[in-house]
Amino acid sequence: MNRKVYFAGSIRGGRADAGLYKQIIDHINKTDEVLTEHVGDGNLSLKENGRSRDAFIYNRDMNWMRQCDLVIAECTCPSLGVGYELASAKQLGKPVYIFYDHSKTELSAMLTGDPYFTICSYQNKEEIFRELDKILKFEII
Ligand code: 6IA
Repeated sequence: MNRKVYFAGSIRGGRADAGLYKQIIDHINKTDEVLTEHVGDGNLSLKENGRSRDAFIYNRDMNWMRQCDLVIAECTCPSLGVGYELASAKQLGKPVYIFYDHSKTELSAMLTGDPYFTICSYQNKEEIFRELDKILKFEII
């Protein structure tokens, strides 16, 4: 209850799953706190903003990463930024749960091959929510 969750999902990598991200964020927010709610925003601008604006985004996100209790990522749509976040989370010792739809994508061996990550393959949305409930109930901080 009331844990700080860093949710990661593709932005410039592609927004095909933005609606799903929003549903996951809303589900987590029922019991805990998502620090990165903007990932589910359907109106995000995908344009590069120049190095200094992007530096602001990077610094803010990395601060949230340091503050969070755990990381939940939806990785069906591949994203360089999410890959970076996952490696950063591991470096900081944050628990990391990676969701992906196995019927739509093959996850990178850099994730499935690293036992640090908890990999949650799903076939339908209900499985995601069930798994999230287990993670949020049992995750010990
Ligand atoms: O490489 P990607 O853009 O797909 O990386 C996505 C991941 O990086 C997400 O999990 C976010 O946490 C982070 N990220 C990437 N871009 C942004 C961003 N841009 N805002 C916040 N986090 C981001 C928004 C543009 C803004 C001007 C509305």
